[in-house]
Amino acid sequence: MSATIRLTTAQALVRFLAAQYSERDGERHRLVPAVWGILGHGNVAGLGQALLQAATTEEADLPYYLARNEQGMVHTAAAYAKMRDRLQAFACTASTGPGSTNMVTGAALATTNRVPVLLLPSDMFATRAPDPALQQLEDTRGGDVTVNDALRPVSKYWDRVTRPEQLVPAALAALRVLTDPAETGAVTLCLPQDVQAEAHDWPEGFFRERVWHVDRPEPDPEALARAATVLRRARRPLVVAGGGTVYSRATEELRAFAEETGIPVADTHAGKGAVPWDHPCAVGGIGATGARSANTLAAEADVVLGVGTRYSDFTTASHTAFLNPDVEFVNLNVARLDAAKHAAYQLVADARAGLRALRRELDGWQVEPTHRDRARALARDWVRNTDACFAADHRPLPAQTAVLGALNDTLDERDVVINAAGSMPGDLQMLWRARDPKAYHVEYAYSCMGYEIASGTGVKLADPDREVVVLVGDGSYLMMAQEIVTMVSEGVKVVIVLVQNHGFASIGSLSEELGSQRFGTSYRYRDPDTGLLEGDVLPVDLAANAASLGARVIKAHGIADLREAITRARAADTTTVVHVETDPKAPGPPSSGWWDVPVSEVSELDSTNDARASYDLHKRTQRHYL
Ligand SMILES: Cc1ncc(C[n+]2csc(CCOP(=O)(O)OP(=O)(O)O)c2C)c(N)n1
Ligand SMILES: [Mg+2]
Repeated sequence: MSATIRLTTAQALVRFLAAQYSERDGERHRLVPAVWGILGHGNVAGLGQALLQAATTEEADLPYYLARNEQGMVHTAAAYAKMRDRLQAFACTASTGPGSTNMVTGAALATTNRVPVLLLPSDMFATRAPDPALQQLEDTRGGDVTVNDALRPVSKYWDRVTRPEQLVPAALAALRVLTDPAETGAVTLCLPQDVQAEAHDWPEGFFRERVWHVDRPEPDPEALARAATVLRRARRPLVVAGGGTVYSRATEELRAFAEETGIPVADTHAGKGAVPWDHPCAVGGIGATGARSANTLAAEADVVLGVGTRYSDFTTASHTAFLNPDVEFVNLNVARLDAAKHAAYQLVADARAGLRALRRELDGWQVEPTHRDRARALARDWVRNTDACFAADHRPLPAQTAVLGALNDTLDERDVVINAAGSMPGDLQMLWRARDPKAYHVEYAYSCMGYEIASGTGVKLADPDREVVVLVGDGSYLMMAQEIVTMVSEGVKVVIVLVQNHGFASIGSLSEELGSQRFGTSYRYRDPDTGLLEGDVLPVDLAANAASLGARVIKAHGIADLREAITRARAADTTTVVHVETDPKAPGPPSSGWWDVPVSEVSELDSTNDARASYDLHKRTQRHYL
């Protein structure tokens, strides 16, 4: 008989996780280097005990971090995985009930962004002995339904370990999905609280060191030949570089491909920095919040080569970015889901392997010089436009574009700037000048308010040698400021630039554009006359709030002050919040893309009727690419 080891399910899981590695290009990492958590009755004596044993004995090496909110810890984990090119992922343990459901938003963010996080929500008793336990749902339709079922649609793999021995196949299946670049996202193993503490005789082999090799699938030769034929006949081609380019570490290959072929390169949020902003082939961000340069080329393109992009509605400007009636797509993607979009010629492969193969196949072929020159002229024009936005001298409060200009000037090119929701992602996509593929960390698949601060911890832990600058609006700050406390307790140093504009600049201007008059988008007192939230600003002091959470705080007044504050915050060795007030109504960068946000078809308001007329006009250019 083969040897067995007697451990609880939780102890077995900890020992198993500590022995898992990932490997790509000969580089080996701990796959799950730590566990984040918040302990409650669901996990304190099960997984909590196992983690204590790991921390205090030689049993397993699996450090534990304590977060302040379960959603926050999943954001931290997602940011870490994104920064580590999906080769490493944190695990997150939550107590049963609210602790577990607090992870749902984080799980959806990880899944939509295609980054791995391993979620370990505790679950109701498998024995159901104390039915109904504290925080148990009691679904009348079925005894096996628990709140953890809410994690099913947002997880790429979901399992419930109702008997100890189920852990073996469940854990292996979970890690297979976690390490597969085409499949990855949130992976959930629900752990009933009694099963966590139950002992079992585990086969020794379960705990052996295991390496998950992340391979680089090569394109099918015939698919490659088809893709090359389409590209060779292109007269106005455009590359759309997405996040897959960065995760695959294909950025050098992309640069070489662009230089050899002369095809201009536009980027998405996740792909920004794949080619440096001042590279001769770079034409800026594409789509709803894209640069005029990239969007002009997208509108004219006859062939679009998508590399590692999921073509979100922001990238395609809700299917209005590509106006050439004959436009064709070639999509290089490790996931067939994305490769197949827009009826493309599919090149299902790793981005680096695929680009290398395309370079070989296109050997010597170049775009027509007129196309290359036109792309360069458009890019130069956009550089001048960006300079003007950065130099905006708006008074009395500065414009956000000037804040971004000051940051772009003051930060080192390896510093990571983080953002996720509000008006800043759009401004950043249009204006930010990234040179390093890891320096632009904008989560824009889920655009989740609350991601920013929590993700700062994940990015810093993933790459402690870089300065990390979290850009956060007041709305986002108010949703999830508490992870500052986690930074302080873990000694994680991040710079947080808190942009106070008393509400939602983004949704406010969107509302105005769509004829809804900024309704309900300001943080203001209710006006007694109109009954609307249009009164005075509130006596809220977010700088004092940040200080109360343990951060150093610098209040910057105006742009010159801001530059100095950022320099001081960068030099500090503890988490520092730079608080700056901006004018939410100051002009933003000039938009050249559209976003489909439906306007009421019938209305008693002139503003809405006007907006609907403009909406109908844009709808006419929207189409499926077939
Ligand atoms: C969790 C969540 N709720 C709601 C939204 C919709 N939303 C997008 S931006 C925004 C306002 C953001 O406000 P703030 O952080 O102050 O940024 P600003 O728009 O002022 O730049 C809202 C409510 C969202 N993206 N995420
Ligand atoms: Mg705001």
